[in-house]
Amino acid sequence: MTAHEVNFDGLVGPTHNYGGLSYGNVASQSNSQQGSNPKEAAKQGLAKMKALMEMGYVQGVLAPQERPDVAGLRSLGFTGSDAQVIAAAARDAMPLLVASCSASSMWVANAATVSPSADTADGRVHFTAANLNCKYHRSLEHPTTSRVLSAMFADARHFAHHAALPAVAQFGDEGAANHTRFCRDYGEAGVEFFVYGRSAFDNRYPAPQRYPARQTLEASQAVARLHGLSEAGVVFAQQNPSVIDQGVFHNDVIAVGNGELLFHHQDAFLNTDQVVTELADKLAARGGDFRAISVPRDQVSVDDAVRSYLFNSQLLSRVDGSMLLIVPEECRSNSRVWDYLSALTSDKSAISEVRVFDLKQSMQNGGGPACLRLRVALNQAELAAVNPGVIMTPALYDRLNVWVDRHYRDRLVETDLADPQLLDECRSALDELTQILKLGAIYPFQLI
Ligand code: SUG
Repeated sequence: MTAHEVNFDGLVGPTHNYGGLSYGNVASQSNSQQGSNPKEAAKQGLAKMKALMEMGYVQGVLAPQERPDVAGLRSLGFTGSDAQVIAAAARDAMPLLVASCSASSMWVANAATVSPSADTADGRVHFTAANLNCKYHRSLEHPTTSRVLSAMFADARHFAHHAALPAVAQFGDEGAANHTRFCRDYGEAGVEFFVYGRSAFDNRYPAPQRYPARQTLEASQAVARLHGLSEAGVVFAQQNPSVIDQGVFHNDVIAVGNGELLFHHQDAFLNTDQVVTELADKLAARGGDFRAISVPRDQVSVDDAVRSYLFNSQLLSRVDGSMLLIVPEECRSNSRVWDYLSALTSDKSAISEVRVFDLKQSMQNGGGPACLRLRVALNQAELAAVNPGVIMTPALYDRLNVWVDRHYRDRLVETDLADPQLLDECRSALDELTQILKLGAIYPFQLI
């Protein structure tokens, strides 16, 4: 039975802005307070979805969230009408209003961890929403994420949904950004690779000194248990703490994998040789032939990787067995990275082509091509069970573009977040979106 890896891309929400909210994420920090363009951001994302669809990949779309998060502000003690809550937060606690307005749910690689049915004990596709517990603005996402995923993958015969892990730093979980799956074929049992930044319960593990390690070993282990993965089908590896301290806040900023291939920076992991051997052995036991391309630090430094997002790329299988790498424009403007990629593709390596996309609006907050998508490997029966409203088609693309034109602003600065009109604009946009994508009622304002 043919299986596909479907990319579900996050649609950028109408409040996309640069809040400087993510300590440890260099782009978020350095673009803080710049004016944003939500309309352009949404269109850049849609253009990538359309391009992948036109290349023949099955492409889906994941809805954004209700912002400002008025319910979240109420839970912090702001009272009155919705407009009064926003006004009081703007007056007394602007940083909280900014966090409550973040469109960060667009980076759906952080929405959940997904295990395909070929890997799980009960033969269903398992989803665990990520608690994103390291940052307040991101910790707001998982309740709506769970409702959106349940509306997209509703059939309990095929799909199992787990609530986010306990909301404490010891179980900090950032979803698929720290999870990769290797396999010979998407429909066959594979090896799931969980990369964590620290251990919360065992102080023998090293930890970064400067920036937070968002993912814990214990969170990754809990997700693997919830999904019913076997010992033979998992590898846990620690990220190199020194790269976290250089701005690698998720593993997908320093490594990407697909099929039998891992493309990573030389400094990505602790104990790299051991990690690669374990991956190769476990994949071999499943009939696969694991390969790794290690990018040497003397050709591309960690700083180059963080600035260009070389590894936050999408590695896609092509029908001829080779792979295509989808990279952001910032890779082309970095000569060391571009020289490396030019040599790689002319080298008859496994990666035979590179395509470049302009995702600047998202990149300026630290979100590249890979951050914008959640991968879900599905067999034919599972694909047929997905809510068809969220699968990209030329007609849906056109409709979403018109919808963005009608509802999105083309400039947003911090003071605009206090405008009560923005909340009304977002709610009417999202109300229409749930009809377009056939999601039913998923937002707090629709559930009252
Ligand atoms: O969590 N940026 C996100 C970027 C997430 C990227 N995702 C992956 N690597 N998979 C984050 O740091 C910045 C928001 C702001 O500053 O306005 C932000 O949340």
